Amino acid sequence: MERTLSIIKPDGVKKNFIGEIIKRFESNNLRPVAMKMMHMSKREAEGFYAVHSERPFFKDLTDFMSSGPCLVMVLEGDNAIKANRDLMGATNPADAAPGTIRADFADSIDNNIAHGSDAPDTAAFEIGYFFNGLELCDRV
Ligand code: IDP
Ligand code: MG
Repeated sequence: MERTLSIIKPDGVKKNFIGEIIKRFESNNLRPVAMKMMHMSKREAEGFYAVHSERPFFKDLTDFMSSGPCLVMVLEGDNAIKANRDLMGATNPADAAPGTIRADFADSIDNNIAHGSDAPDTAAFEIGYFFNGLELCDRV
C-alpha cells in the first residue's frame, strides 16, 4: 500500500473535470484518504515546486498554480505513485497516451490538468506540505 499526492490544477477545476478525474481514480483502486480545495498563494506554489526553482518555466508554473483554486488530494492504493502517473499520462498532453487524463482533458504542457508525485520521497514531502497526520483518514 502506498500514498501519493494528487492535485487537480486550476484548469481542471475551472473546466469542471473534478468528478471525471476522481471517478477514474476510484475506478482504478486509488482511494482518496484526504482532500481539500485551496487557492494557493504565489509563495505557497513556489514552495511546492521548489525542486523546479531553477527551471525556465518556474515563474509561469507558479503563476498558473496560484491563479485559481485547486483540489489537493492524497490517494492510497497499490503502487499509488505509478498508478496515478499512468492514469495522468505524459507531462505534455501532446505526448500522452489516448485515454489518459492529460490526453483527454489538458490543453498544453503549461495547462496540463493534474499533478502527481513522482517518487516515494517527493510523495512524502508533498503530502506533508498540505496535510497533517490527523487529516489523513485510514480507509477500512
Ligand atoms: P510532471 O507534472 O509530469 O511531474 P514536471 O517535470 O515535474 O512534470 O514539471 C512540473 C510541471 O511543470 C508540469 O506538470 C508542467 O505543468 C510544467 N512543465 C514541465 N516542463 C515544462 C516545460 O518544458 N515547459 C512548460 N511547462 C513545463
Ligand atoms: Mg513532477
